[in-house]
Order: sequence, then C-alpha cells, then structure tokens
Amino acid sequence: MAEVSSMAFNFFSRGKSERAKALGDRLPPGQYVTEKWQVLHYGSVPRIDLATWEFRVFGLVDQEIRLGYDQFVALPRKTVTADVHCVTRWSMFDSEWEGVPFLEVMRLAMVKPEAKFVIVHAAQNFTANLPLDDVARDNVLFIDTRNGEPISPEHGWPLRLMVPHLYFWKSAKWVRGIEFTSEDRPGFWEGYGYHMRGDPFQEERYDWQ
Ligand SMILES: Nc1nc2c(c(=O)[nH]1)N[C@H]1C(S)=C(S)[C@@H](COP(=O)(O)O)O[C@H]1N2
Ligand SMILES: [Mo]
Repeated sequence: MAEVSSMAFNFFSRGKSERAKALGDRLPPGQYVTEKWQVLHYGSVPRIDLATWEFRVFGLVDQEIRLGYDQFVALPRKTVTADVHCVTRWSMFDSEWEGVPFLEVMRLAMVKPEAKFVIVHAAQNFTANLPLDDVARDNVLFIDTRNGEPISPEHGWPLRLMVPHLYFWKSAKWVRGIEFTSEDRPGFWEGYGYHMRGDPFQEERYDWQ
C-alpha cells in the first residue's frame, strides 16, 4: 500500500535509530548503508574489444562452451532486485540487476555431478572462488545492466558476475569464463586471506580473523 512504499522512499531522510529499525535483518553486522555505488578493484580498468571478447565455460562439464559477445547477450535474461555488501563495510540496497542467469549457463554446459566449486575467471587474471551451491541459485546473474542502464567499464562492463548474498568481491568484474572444479582453490583476494566463502551475515571477511 501507499504507506509501505513511502516508508521505503523516505528511508534516508529519517533518523538513525528509526533507520536501523527499518533495516531490520537486512543490514549485515559491521556494515553501513550508502546510496553511492563505489568503484573498487585491483589494477586498472581493462580495455575490452567486443569483437574478440569470448566467454568460456570449462572444467567439470560435459559440454565446453565458447560464446562470442552477440551469442552471450542473446541468452535468456532475467532481472533481480538485490543488495550489495562490500567487505570494506558499505552496503547498497535495492538495485535492479539484469543479465543472464548463472543457472542458464550451467544448463548449457551440462555440469558434471562431481563439480562442487566454481572459479570465475576475469580480465587481467583476476579470479574468485565460490561453492557451487552459492552460485547455482535463481538470483545469481551475469549482469550488464543496473537500474535499466548499462554498467560502466569501471563497474565491470561488458559483463560481471552478481552474487547478491556474498561479499561483493566474489562478484568478479570483466568476466571471461567459468571453471567448474571438484576442489576449492583460492582466487585472487582469497590468496591474500579473504574468506573462501564470504557470507556477510556471518561476517566471513578474512580468514585470519
Ligand atoms: N575483475 C575484478 N573484479 C573484482 C575486483 C577486482 O579487483 N577485479 N574486486 C572485487 C571487489 S574487492 C569489490 S568490493 C567489487 C567492487 O565492485 P564495484 O567497483 O562495482 O563496486 O568488485 C569485485 N570484483
Ligand atoms: Mo572489496
């Protein structure tokens, strides 16, 4: 009803304690809310040529896949409304993410039952590891659009992963491929001690904590 939507709309104009109450269980421990989408990554923004861009699916699959850009964007698409939680403690609520479901890619590749983990491969050798259970979900997407606008190169254009329920470092920008494995293997940030899973509600930030 009108009451409910105006409550959401006035979120940022209200006092701190009221805001905390309204957030209820949605804000993970140790996080604060921001409206601005910040840019964070290691290294420089890669220059990407769509003519040579390729998306690869390999590892424990029955069907290895290589798709050009036009082929990838022709796959079925979906929109998901979800929050972002960055391990540097900012959270951003209610973005509308649009792209190709992870499950759609899994279906095309015919993933073998032995597969238990995923390594996401991105430009400049960036990688992130995820349990298969965390990505084989309806709301995990390869996105190129947020709130109806194409994402900028700084945010991962032409393609990034979006895993809403884990810390945002798992959502690799400039994705080039997906590898299915039976064993877990640390990705880029995980190699520096970031958590192998990264659940913000459990505060799985760094393994040395
Ligand atoms: N390819 C790539 N993806 C990456 C990273 C990176 O260094 N390289 N950093 C991760 C981290 S640590 C964060 S917090 C988010 C930030 O995404 P944003 O800049 O769109 O907010 O991207 C993640 N994806
Ligand atoms: Mo991060």
